This record gives sequence, structure tokens and C-alpha cells, in this order.
Amino acid sequence: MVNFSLEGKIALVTGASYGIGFAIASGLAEAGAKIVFNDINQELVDKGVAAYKEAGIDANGYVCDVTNEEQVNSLVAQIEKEVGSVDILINNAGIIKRIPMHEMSVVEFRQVIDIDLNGPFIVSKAVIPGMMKKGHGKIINICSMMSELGRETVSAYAAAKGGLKMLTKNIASEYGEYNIQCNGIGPGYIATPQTAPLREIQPDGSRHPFDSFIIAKTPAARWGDPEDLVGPAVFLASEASNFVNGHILYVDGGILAYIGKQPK
Ligand code: NAP
Ligand code: GCO
Repeated sequence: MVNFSLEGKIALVTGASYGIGFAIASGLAEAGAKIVFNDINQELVDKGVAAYKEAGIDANGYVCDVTNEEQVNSLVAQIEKEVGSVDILINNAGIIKRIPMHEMSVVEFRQVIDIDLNGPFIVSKAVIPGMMKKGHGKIINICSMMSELGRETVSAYAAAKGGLKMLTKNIASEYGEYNIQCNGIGPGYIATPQTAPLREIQPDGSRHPFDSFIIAKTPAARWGDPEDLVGPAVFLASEASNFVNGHILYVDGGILAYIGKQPK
């Protein structure tokens, strides 16, 4: 019997007060996991705890900036003390800055790299020793279409998400012998606050040009929903994927397979 159950497992989802992290955490909880999550400030954490409670999930929330190694190490120690050691890590926290590269400051570039690439390194480094001790662990890094493709104005984000793809493969390579699997999920274009500016209805009531562009580039002819990522996340977090390692599972409605809608 294939085991998709997460009963008895503790899952840490970073940046999970809302958006993709919240949806994935909710799905892991439905599969039996105990959810612990962090976000950047107390207001967001409180909002998240209330949202999980409304969904019938008793989640523990903590304030922690994933770029701050001291805060992350304290977070992992506090989780260990209050709940237990982390079995499943979802490196979800991330930001994007959409600025033409020649206009982007080094500070802005570094901030995106820090959160989207250094953050997953710092949090993974903090949980791996506990996973090694227990003889099992699951790390899932939330990558992106920009782990494979570029586009205007997202140079820092693409560099970070491309690096995150290779960090995923390297953790898989270095820790596979400890029965730790590290894989990525590469969402396509998902309707969350992060992509809201790309979907804004225009003053004349028409769709945002980028919205129409993405619809034409997606065989499914729609934006993804955070819930579309839940099944893939449960699979990669469960024992059903114990021989899947170093893989980036693209959940993109077919974008990466498609040249784009041909002119009529
Ligand atoms: P989102 O709505 O902006 O949520 C990101 C979460 O991460 C927010 O709660 C954010 O808090 C938190 N965060 C930001 N910096 C942090 C830090 N230093 N420490 C801890 N938490 C931090 O984004 P999303 O659309 O749900 O995306 C989640 C992940 O999926 C990101 O890694 C993103 O790159 C990736 N992704 C998104 C899409 C998409 O189309 N939406 C597609 C592919 C991949 P604040 O609210 O304070 O910023
Ligand atoms: C953008 C979007 C994308 C998505 C996602 C696609 O500006 O192009 O924000 O980067 O967030 O990463 O997979």
C-alpha cells in the first residue's frame, strides 16, 4: 500500500501566513502533519494562526526572518522543545522585485538573493542535523518557472530560483544516504498577492496585458490556484516519494512544454 499519510510528522513551512505556503501547509495538515510555520512579523503570524484555526488546523506560528541564522536556529530549537524535531521542511518564503536590471540597485538584488536563496540554505542547514539523527527527512524547495526561464525585470529572482534548483539537487546529492530526500516544486503562474500586480484589471476594464500573455502561454489557459500545488506537495512530503530525490516537479499547467498559442 503506497503511503501518502503524514500522520505523526512535523512540517515546518516558511512564510506560510497566506498564499502558497498557507495552501501547502493546509494540505499537509489534511494528510495528518502537525504544522509549524514562521513569518516575518507578529501581525502576519497572528493572522496566519487565526486563518489556520478557521480551517480547523492547530498550527504553531513563530516570528522569524529566514535570512537571519540566529533567529532560524532559535526557531528550530523552540520547535524541537515545544513540538518535536522537524520531519518535513517546505522552503516557501520568498519575494520578488520587478525592476529592469540596469535600474536595479545592488542592495535590491542582494535582498532577493538573501531571502529566496540564502534563506532556504539557512533553514535547511538548521533542520538537516535533526533529520540525520532520526534517519529520515523531506525538504521541498519552492522553485519557479524562473528556475528554467528568464524574462524582463526579474534578474535577481531568476538568479535566486535558478540557484535554488541547484541547491535542491546538491542537498539531494549530499544527504540522500541519510534517507533525506530534497526535491523542488516549480509552480507556474499562481494567483496570490505576489502576482496580483500582474493580474490587475485595467482602467478600461480589460485584463492586464501580462494576464492575457500568461493565459496564452499556459495550455491549461488559466492561472494556477495555490490549491493546485497541494497534491504534489503531499506526494513529495510523504513516504510515497522516498525514491524521488533531486527532482523539480513543475506544476505549471504545461507552460514549460508549450511554445504559446499560435496566431489564429
Ligand atoms: P507571497 O504571497 O508574497 O507570500 C510570501 C510569504 O513569504 C509572505 O508571507 C512573506 O511575508 C513571507 N516572507 C517574505 N520574506 C520573508 C522572510 N525574510 N522571512 C520569512 N518570511 C518571509 O508569495 P507567494 O506567491 O505565496 O509565493 C510563495 C513562494 O512561491 C515564493 O517563494 C515564490 O517565489 C514562489 N512562487 C510563487 C509563484 C506565484 O505565481 N505566486 C510561482 C512560483 C513560485 P511578507 O508578506 O511580509 O512579505
Ligand atoms: C513574474 C512572476 C513569476 C511567478 C513565478 C512563476 O513576475 O514573472 O511573479 O516569477 O512569481 O515565479 O513561476
